Amino acid sequence: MDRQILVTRSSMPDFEEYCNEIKKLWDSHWLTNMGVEHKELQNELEAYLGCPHVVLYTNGHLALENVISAMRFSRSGEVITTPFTFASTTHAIVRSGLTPVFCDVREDDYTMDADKIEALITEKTVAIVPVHVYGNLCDVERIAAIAARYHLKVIYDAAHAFAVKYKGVSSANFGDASMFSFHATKVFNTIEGGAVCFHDDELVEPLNDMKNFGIRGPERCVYVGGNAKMNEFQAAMGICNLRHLDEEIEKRKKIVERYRAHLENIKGIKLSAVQKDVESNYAYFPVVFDGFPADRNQIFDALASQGIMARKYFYPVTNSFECYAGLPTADPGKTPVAVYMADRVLTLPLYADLSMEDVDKICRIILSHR
Ligand code: T4K
Repeated sequence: MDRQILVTRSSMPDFEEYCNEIKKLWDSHWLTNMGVEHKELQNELEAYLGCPHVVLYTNGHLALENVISAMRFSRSGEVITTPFTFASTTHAIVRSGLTPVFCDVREDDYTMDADKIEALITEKTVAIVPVHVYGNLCDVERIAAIAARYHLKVIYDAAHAFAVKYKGVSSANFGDASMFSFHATKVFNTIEGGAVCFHDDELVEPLNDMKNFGIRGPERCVYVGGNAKMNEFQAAMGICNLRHLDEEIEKRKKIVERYRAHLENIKGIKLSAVQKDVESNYAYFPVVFDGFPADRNQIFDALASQGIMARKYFYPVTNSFECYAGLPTADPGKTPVAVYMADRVLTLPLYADLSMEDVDKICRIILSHR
């Protein structure tokens, strides 16, 4: 087999464009610790996202851990979240000393089911960490209303939702803060990278301090912080990629339309809901196989045998991970919809340069199992 089609492929600028961007680093010898590229990317992202504060991180996971710490919750608190996500979301909560309490997801868009949140709130609940999974937005209005009623913080895991808008407002502007991942596999990448976006001026200093050992000025250390700074090469990649982002999303949109044209209205295949008032970033293309003559695993194997590496994002659900055996709240039986989805979903290859011929081939293989 000579050519593989992987689930995604990093977007990259032209080599010359990136070289041109990093040339100045050879002049300055300033490679990290919030240099000129870092500052420029931060400013550009604040403008692009229409969000007053963007703090850059070396990856999305540490951005999430840091924003949870910055909220200064009591260390015995509970956080309502969902298990239909990447390991990072749950780990960030647990590594912060908090207890994840798992809320089930909705069947049509896989995001937190707002109808089920209130039943999970106890006197220990401190926050809600919903996930805009695959770039589908959570019910931000209902979650905001519930959080206000119970005085809870809302931190969105928006790793998948960069450049998504709801009623014209960027996803960076919901909740108390949103975390984005700029990993190589994301719609917008800085190689590895991430950011926390928020409106509250009070969070600016702690979030900047925490990613740099808690150091505030040469002779002061105010937090027990770690090291989670984005370096200049990452920021330079982000500056270049941001120039082409809208074009990349447009290409992804056409690919998703082609997938939909092949796979919509096929018995036993369920596609993600097209959300009302949402401008998508076309980050992932999940397909749920339920009642199709072949099950998800058979389709996965059939594609793999032809060199097409789809992925089972997100199987297994995080509340069934062996590292959480013994955690009393980690019971997948309490999130049946998430388990049902995880058992049936396959995310098909999707990236800006995926050819229409490849999309047609992938769909042909799937539909040959009818
Ligand atoms: N929250 C959520 C909901 C997330 O999905 C993630 C990350 C996070 C938080 C944490 O954000 P970060 O700390 O990562 O910024 C990948 C990514 O590593 C991970 O960032 C992502 N979610 C997750 C959904 O996918 P793997 O283990 O599937 O990656 P891997 O190495 O198998 O790569 C998948 C495909 O991507 C490859 O088959 C080809 C392509 N690829 C990969 C790399 C590394 C490229 O084209 N270029 C590359 O450099 O986790």
